[in-house]
Formats: sequence, structure tokens, C-alpha cells
Amino acid sequence: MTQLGTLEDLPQDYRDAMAQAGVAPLWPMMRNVLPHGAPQPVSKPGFWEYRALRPLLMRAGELTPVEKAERRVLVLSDPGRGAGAMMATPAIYVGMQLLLPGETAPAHKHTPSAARIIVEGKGGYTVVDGEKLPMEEGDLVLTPGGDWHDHGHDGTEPVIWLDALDLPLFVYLEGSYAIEAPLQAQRNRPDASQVEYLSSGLAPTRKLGAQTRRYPMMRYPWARTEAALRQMAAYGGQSPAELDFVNPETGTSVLPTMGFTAMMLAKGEKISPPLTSSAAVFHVIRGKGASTIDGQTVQWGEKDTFSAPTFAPIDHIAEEDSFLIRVHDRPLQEKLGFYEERSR
Ligand code: GTQ
Repeated sequence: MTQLGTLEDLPQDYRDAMAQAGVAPLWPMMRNVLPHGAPQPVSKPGFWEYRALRPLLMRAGELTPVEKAERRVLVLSDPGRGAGAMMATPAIYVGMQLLLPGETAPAHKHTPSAARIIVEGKGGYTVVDGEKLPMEEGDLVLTPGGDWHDHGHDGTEPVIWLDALDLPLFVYLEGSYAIEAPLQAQRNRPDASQVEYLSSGLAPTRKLGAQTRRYPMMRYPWARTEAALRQMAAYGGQSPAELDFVNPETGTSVLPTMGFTAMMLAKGEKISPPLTSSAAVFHVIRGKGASTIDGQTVQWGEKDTFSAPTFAPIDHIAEEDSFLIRVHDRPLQEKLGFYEERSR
């Protein structure tokens, strides 16, 4: 590999003339934008303990009425970019949202897609394009880009959930915006996970040429996910037991850019997955264990969240039977044609 020329190699009058003309030489910057062999992430592994986040979120509940926040959220910032960074990985934003009993968060729709993982509380719900989606702990609830959504709370205790959005992509593309509206009218029926898609492997019969909705199922109830993971752990013959959340009509990822994968690690199970080009945010539904990511070890427990940059070596060990949801950008990378795995 040859050593490329630097800016300092060039005479000052030439550098000034280039700046004047609004151009710059590629070669001094070449390795910044095209490093050899593998990306050089700016992102660093993040760890957000729920016991540290929760009091801060509850305080936001006292300090800022929901009317003043529209969405009362604390954003989990990538440590590589510092506090205030509106991303946990280059393509994934995550935030912890609080809704207090009786509160509503008004309807809006926006270009980025969102999904929520319910962390705590009973009685919360999201209405997505008129469909009321109950939020129970561990549920995955989708809000695809362009769909109206508002949040409400019929319970008596605070409700907290983790938002995952592909917001950073839309900001980068200068394509991010929202439209606001009053609360939506709700269709008076159970959500599609309890009607059309009650059972995996069964989908509604349709007349020839009838269209399906692009996002037919918006809620993935946790009880079913956990039962499926337990059966996979017992009989699936793969370590770890992992299941991707998929669109029940197409079998593809639930949202265009973000993937969601549920994982069970049995007590004592130790795994070192292949290195991958996709970055990830892990949320612990239940359990206890430790993960070493890029040489940094985090001791995690229930409701904690942590992240891994692209190609970071990751080792997990479970101290109890543990259930995690991994949010990642593999669907985006596959669409762009560069998703990659490397053995360790
Ligand atoms: O609940 O609609 O964390 O629009 C960020 C932007 C949540 C939401 C976020 C949003 C929402």
C-alpha cells in the first residue's frame, strides 16, 4: 500500500486556489472515507442502566407536562458522539418514553419508521392508523413511516417504553419531518395479532387480486415470543435460540430499515456470534448476564439497554435464563447489498 500525499505536500497558493474554487483534493482524505479492510466506526459501545434512567424519566414527568413535550423521551446517545447525539448507532435512534396515567400524546405522522418495546407498566396503548394496540411488557409495537400514531394510557401507574426509530437516516437524507393532528378515532376491534394473524403459519384467505396491507401486523405480543423462544431453546438445535420478527404476509423484516430479533440465552449459555457489518442495540426483557463488546464488559439486568458498533467482537454470557431483543440495521444493509458476517 502506497502512502498517499498529504495536504501539506501541496504549495499554499494551490491550496488557497482550490478552496477559492470550492474544491478539495481527495487523496489526503481518501483513507478517512475509504479505510482499508473494514469500517472505522465513530460509534462506541453504549450501556444505559434502567435504574439510572428511570428516576430521570420520572423527573421529566414532574418537570415537563406532556403538552410541553409532545413526546416525553430521554434519548440514549452513542458515547462515541457524546451526550445529545440523536442516535445510538448510525442508523438507529433509541429513546425511553414516559406516559403518565390519563395522559395522551397527540397524533402525528412522520417519514421515519418507529417501533416500541414496552418496558414497564399496564394500560398504555398506541393507536396506529386507527388500530388500537395495547402495550404490555415486552411487546413489540410498530409505527411504520407515514402512519398516524398517538399514545394513550388507561392505567394507574406510569408506562415506559423504548422507542427505536430510523431517524438518523432520515435526518442525514434531509428527509425527516412530521405532520401533527388531533387524536384519532379508534376502530372498535382487537388488533391484527389477535384476529388475522393469531397463529403463526396462518394468514387470511383472499380473493384473487385482493391486496394486503403493507404492514399487516403492528403488534407482536411478548407472551408468544417468549413461548416460541423457549421451544426453540429446547428443540431448535441452535445456540442461541433466536427468532426474527417478520411481516406475516411476506416473511421479510417488519420495517424497511430496522430489524428486530428476539434471543434467549439459557442460564450459563455463552455465545460469541460472528462479527457483522450491522450495528445493534440490545434491550434486556428479562434475565441477567454480562456482555463484552469491543473489550468493554457490561453487567446487564432486566430492562437495561446496550449497543454494539459495526464489526465489534461480542461475547455474551447469561447468569440466568435471559431474553433480549436486538434492534439492528441488517434489513437496510441487505437492501443496499453490503450486509456481511465474518468469523471470529
Ligand atoms: O412516539 O411518536 O422517541 O415521534 C421520537 C419521535 C418517539 C413517537 C420518539 C417520535 C416518537
